[in-house]
Amino acid sequence: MSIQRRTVLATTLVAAAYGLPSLARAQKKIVLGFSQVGAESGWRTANTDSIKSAAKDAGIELKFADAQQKQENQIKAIRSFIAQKVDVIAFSPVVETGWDPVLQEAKAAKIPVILTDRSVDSKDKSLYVTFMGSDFIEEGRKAGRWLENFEKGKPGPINIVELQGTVGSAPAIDRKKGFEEIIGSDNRMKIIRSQTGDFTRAKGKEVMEAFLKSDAKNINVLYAHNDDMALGAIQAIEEAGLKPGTDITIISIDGTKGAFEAMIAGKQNVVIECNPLLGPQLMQATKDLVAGKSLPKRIETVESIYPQEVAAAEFPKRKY
Ligand code: GYE
Repeated sequence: MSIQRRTVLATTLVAAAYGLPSLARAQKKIVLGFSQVGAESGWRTANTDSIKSAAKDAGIELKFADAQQKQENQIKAIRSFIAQKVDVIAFSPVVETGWDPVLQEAKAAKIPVILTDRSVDSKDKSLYVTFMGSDFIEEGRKAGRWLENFEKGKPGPINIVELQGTVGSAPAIDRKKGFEEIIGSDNRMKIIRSQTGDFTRAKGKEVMEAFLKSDAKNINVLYAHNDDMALGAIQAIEEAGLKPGTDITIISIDGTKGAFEAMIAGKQNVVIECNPLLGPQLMQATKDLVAGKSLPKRIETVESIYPQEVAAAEFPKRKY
């Protein structure tokens, strides 16, 4: 325990012992336990940086645990936050299912839980206070609508390969769903291959290599559920002697600097923005909860679409 915290605690105890309406208690640092998915992508790194720096700015003590994309590690981290009696628990659930038991434990300990970035599929909505993050179905629809517009008036077939995110994760499930909802009614469009690349650049490259090996001539479009996988795939496409952005249209989601650089180089066609800078919102929500305020069940992030034509002008403004 830091000297500062020990002093605050001692003062709080003294104040409590004397029954003072304690100034010291008001000054006690809020403790937030946060379980992060991992460090799988540029988006994730930006999200982690945002949370760490916003905690510092807000004067909140952050207990941060990286789960390395494993649900069991997240469950362990949440249990340890409960044992440490943190004020608030927040986490970004790697997959949607299997959270009810640990969330019930947090509820029994009267520790409020905030979901950030990804949601859970629990039927009992009282197991968490709020979900703060993007509408992944809408992101998938935006990708589909952009493609519909891009291919307007062109003859088919338009063969699409899809790189899915982590199996069972909310963004992978929903980005697929939203995209299919839009292109499903266009009979020129067909997803000829779809596989997970686990949201990483290395896996994206590996899976794209396999797609190209069996089908190189037939692939017209790559739809990647995040930038990192698209960037890995772009490398695979170039190594196969094809031109990404020209021979194969490239669409991805996130809006990291890497995707903008690829667009400026003409190697990617569009990126759908998914904002990772959730730190300030999370700290505000944490403070509100500790102050006894109630929060809306859903806090949404505002996002855009950036086609290649605007990439150079937008690049200097990108924060991640
Ligand atoms: O798109 C991807 C990351 O959950 C929105 O996770 C997040 C996704 C993001 O690995 O790059």
